[in-house]
Amino acid sequence: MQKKNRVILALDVTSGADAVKIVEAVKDHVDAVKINWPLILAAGPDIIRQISRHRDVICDMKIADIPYINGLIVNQAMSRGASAVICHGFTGEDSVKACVDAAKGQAFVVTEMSHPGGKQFTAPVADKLAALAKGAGARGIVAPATRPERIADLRKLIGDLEIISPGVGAQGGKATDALRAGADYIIVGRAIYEAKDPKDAARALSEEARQSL
Ligand code: 3DU
Repeated sequence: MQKKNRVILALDVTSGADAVKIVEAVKDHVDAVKINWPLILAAGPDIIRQISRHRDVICDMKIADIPYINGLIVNQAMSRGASAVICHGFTGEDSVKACVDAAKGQAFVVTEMSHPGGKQFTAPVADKLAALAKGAGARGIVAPATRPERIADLRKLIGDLEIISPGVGAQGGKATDALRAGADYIIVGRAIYEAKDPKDAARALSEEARQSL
């Protein structure tokens, strides 16, 4: 995944045709496209390959099962052209390791979630989840742009692992705050794909991101 714009598009639209149109419009201003269940269920899993022709695809299925099933899920995503996957860490080290192995290291582990409910169960164990990600050989973690101070805390625990950070825009987080706190990339969905001109919105965010470093 290139590291030029510092923006990952969260493409949570529910039409394959719209998804491809948006990717074609914004691809020069985003480094990767993250897709989640809404698009995969609406358009079918082949959408992974279609989007991967334009940009690296991160499959955010927040995988959270026993190791054997995690491995099967990741194999399905990677064989369709995904460059990386996102899994939960609360399932334990063996389950995370199964994702990391199947993704050949290209797995990100969710730590503290960005929404208000993320404080309830994920925040109290986020440090442990970050340590687990590091121990399991993950590529990085997912940490909240809505709480940049937590990005800074988690950065100290994981060293040079990558941090990808959702919560910018619709959830109230700011690109500059997240990146200055230690995120490598911001993840942005609605603020791009719901904008009047998604290309302009993506360009503005990538400019803000690059200026903040
Ligand atoms: O709020 P947005 O529309 O920018 O979308 C955020 C994306 O990031 C969305 O795909 C969601 O599944 C993902 N995400 C979070 O919002 C919060 C997390 O803690 C982890 C992932």
